[in-house]
Amino acid sequence: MWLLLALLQAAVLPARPCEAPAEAAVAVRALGARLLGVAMEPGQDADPGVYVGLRLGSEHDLRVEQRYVQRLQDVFQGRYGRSLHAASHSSHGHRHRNKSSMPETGRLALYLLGLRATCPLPDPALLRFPVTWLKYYLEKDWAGSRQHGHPLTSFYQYSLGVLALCVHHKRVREEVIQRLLVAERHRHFGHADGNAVDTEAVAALAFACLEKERHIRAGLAAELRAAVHRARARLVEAQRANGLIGNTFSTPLAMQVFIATDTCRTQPAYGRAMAALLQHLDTFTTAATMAQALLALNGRSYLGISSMQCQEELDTLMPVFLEPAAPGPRNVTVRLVVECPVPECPQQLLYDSSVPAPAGASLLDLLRAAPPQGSQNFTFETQDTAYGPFLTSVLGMAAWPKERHYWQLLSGVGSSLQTGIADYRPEDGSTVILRLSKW
Ligand code: B12
Repeated sequence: MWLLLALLQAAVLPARPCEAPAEAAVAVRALGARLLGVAMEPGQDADPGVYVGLRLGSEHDLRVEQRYVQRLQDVFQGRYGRSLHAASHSSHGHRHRNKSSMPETGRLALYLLGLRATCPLPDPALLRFPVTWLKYYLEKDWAGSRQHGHPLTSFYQYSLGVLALCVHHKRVREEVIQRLLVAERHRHFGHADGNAVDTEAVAALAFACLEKERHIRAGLAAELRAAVHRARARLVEAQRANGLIGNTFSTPLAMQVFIATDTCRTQPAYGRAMAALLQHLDTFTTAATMAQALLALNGRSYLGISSMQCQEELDTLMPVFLEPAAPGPRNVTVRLVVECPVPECPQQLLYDSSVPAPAGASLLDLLRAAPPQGSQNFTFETQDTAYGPFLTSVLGMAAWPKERHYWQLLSGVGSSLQTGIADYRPEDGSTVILRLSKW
């Protein structure tokens, strides 16, 4: 049935030049169905990045998408649907974003990108205040970057912010653009894990968008063009022998750069990356990463949103709900180490113990099963995100986002894990380190 639909679709719709080859249509559709299933799970907050992934797919469940965007609007218009001035003077001010709290640059940018992908397009009045708030957050991020050498959020979110404003044809101050160009030139996009590819790619998308804007002066456009060329060359350089660009999860973002700059057919790196991505589709299990993968598989980029036109859409997608993995019959034992090498810590080594768990248990299951050490119970806290649960605090030590602290997950040999606590399944006899790190 699926195959038939996929073939039918291939026959009816003009193929997008950068999308996955026709032989992969069934696998791509299956990933779309899984994303739809995750989006329909009760109790999950709606996420703007997930909405973009759903909207840029080839097939849809239009009713689910409609309900999803309504949920997003309830949240975002509630926070950003009025002027900064009104929000700061409101008697309900505490219910709205505090002007001094961390900017929400990235999520707001993805929300605005999502609205641009909605059919029919939303009333322009709906965009007015969220756009103003995004400009405000970007200015805060920019001022923060002058003070601290990096934006308050991250260069990833900063780039998303610039990109979203550009996609909506809103002017971005030249100094704000220059800050991103300087960071690109000086290669400031990497952080603790050393993987700069994701950020490099989103910044390149922002440059590629700006370069085409009419109001950009010729000199700046030339700088932006050069930056896109450099970034693309670095992405090609970052391609591994197995075809991935950076790692599995950065590959789809890197591919977006070739899609957005119309080089997917001329650049051999693109075809190799697509082949590698198709081999790793099972590793995309969280909503945010699935949405990013689907964009590339469908030959779409965040930049392409600006040229999207409402037309007949296939309302044929059916959700697939993933069963949680059943615990294995055997038990495994994993050594869990908690390190706290920053001055604020009472001691460097906070915990070191063996944890028994059923085979196939995730790191999250392990943290739940970790035994007390001495008189101290093992405690931890997480925050739900579209990438899964984010570990925010261990043994009472909360990572301070403003200080750019986070609880890093490492293997016993010290390499940084490439998945979060709910996805990583440690092997019997292995070691996992939780380390309070700076990025
Ligand atoms: C910036 C970034 C970080 C920063 C976030 C801080 C900040 N203020 O921005 C820091 C350095 C803290 C970070 C940490 C980690 N990250 Co990270 N991160 C990113 C990056 C480049 C952008 C995320 C973002 O801003 N998204 C947009 C905003 C709008 O969405 P958001 O939902 O609000 O994002 C927030 C959270 O989701 C959270 N977050 C960031 N990374 C991760 C990873 C996981 C697993 C979770 C649950 C949450 C989370 O921080 C974001 C900013 O507040 C992505 C790249 C990508 N392709 O998406 C990788 C990415 C999401 N990270 C990844 C990984 C693996 C991690 C770590 C597990 C690394 C490690 N070994 O410790 C840790 C998380 C550990 C933990 N405590 O749970 C992978 C996730 C792969 C997967 N299978 O899901 C990605 C895709 C990178 C990659 N190519 O491998 N990350």
